[in-house]
Amino acid sequence: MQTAYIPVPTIPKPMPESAAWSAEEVLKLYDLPFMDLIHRAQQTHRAHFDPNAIQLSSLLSIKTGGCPEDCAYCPQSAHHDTGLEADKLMPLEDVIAAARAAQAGGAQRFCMGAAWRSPKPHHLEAVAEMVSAVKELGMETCVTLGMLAEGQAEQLKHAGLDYYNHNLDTSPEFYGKIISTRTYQDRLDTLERVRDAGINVCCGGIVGMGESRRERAGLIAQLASMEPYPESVPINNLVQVEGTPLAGVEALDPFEFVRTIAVARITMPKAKVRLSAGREQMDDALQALCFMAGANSMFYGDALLTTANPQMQADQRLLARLGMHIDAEPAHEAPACR
Ligand code: SAM
Ligand code: DTB
Ligand code: SF4
Repeated sequence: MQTAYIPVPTIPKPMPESAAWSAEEVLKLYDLPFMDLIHRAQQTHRAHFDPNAIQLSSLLSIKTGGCPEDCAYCPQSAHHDTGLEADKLMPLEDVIAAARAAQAGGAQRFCMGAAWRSPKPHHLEAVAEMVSAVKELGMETCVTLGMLAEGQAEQLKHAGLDYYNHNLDTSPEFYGKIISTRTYQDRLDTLERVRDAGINVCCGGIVGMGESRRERAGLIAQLASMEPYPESVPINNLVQVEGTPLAGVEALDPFEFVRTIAVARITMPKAKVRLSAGREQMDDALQALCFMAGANSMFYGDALLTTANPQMQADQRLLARLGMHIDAEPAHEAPACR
């Protein structure tokens, strides 16, 4: 006789738009049997999105290396000897050429990153020009420039910026082991400035830095409890770079990475959850599992900022094999200024 299937009870959690999630509640999701967790994430995903659609963002490092911050994961920090040469801000024409190439390859959003603690006024003017030029091509725009001072977010909004990326990176408890030159509160302050200026928030973190599952849950709880939670949530798997303090740390169990995607999907049901850094180190099957767990965005293009990403053609082949298509949704409208 066949044994009857007994469904595993799901965790009761009311799901209003921006529910506050405690680390304990998120940890309970992490602790679910893998199949139950993925099933629940798929249900959430299908309630809000076309499960076969994916959003593609391309990255460009417009100012590389020599950063005064001491982020232990980052090859661009001047505190670590990674052999990376510090560069000046890239000329506008080069940025436009890279954006055109990304657009021709199918990218919808162009994200420009600078290795700054915070941008100086003359930097911001130059970046505002880049944003306007990329916007004119018909792409969504995103920048990540470090901490913003009063008025800077408004300046970027005025230039046509759609998204600002600024990550919480990890849980408040683990944060001190990773960065000492800026506080968690500094990050929250910048995120508030971005939100108040009416720019969409792109905010996520990194896993695989030696944190515990509880600390991963702490990161997701922080993100999910933001009011409102971020429109884009990049989940990065640490790319270990020789010369950084985190080179050699024990790699994360791949299933734990998939669980992190699933938990982000469940707790932030309407966000674009981005499978971010670390894809070059993943095989196709693992990436497919991430999509099944609710990832509906990825960094697309042959490079991230300073490290490699899968080749565009390889990604096109992967998406075709999975019957996935590029998200046809119109560009995300930023909320109005508060
Ligand atoms: N300097 C700005 C800042 O930190 O806000 C913007 C650029 S910074 C490189 C953007 C994000 O990239 C970081 O917050 C971190 O989450 C991610 N990142 C940097 N190095 C990484 C690595 N080696 N592996 C995975 N993610 C990384
Ligand atoms: C994000 O969360 N990940 C991207 C983007 N935002 C700027 C950066 C990943 C960087 C990986 C290491 C590198 O290439 O330097
Ligand atoms: Fe600088 Fe950003 Fe790298 Fe930190 S993550 S060292 S702030 S470039």
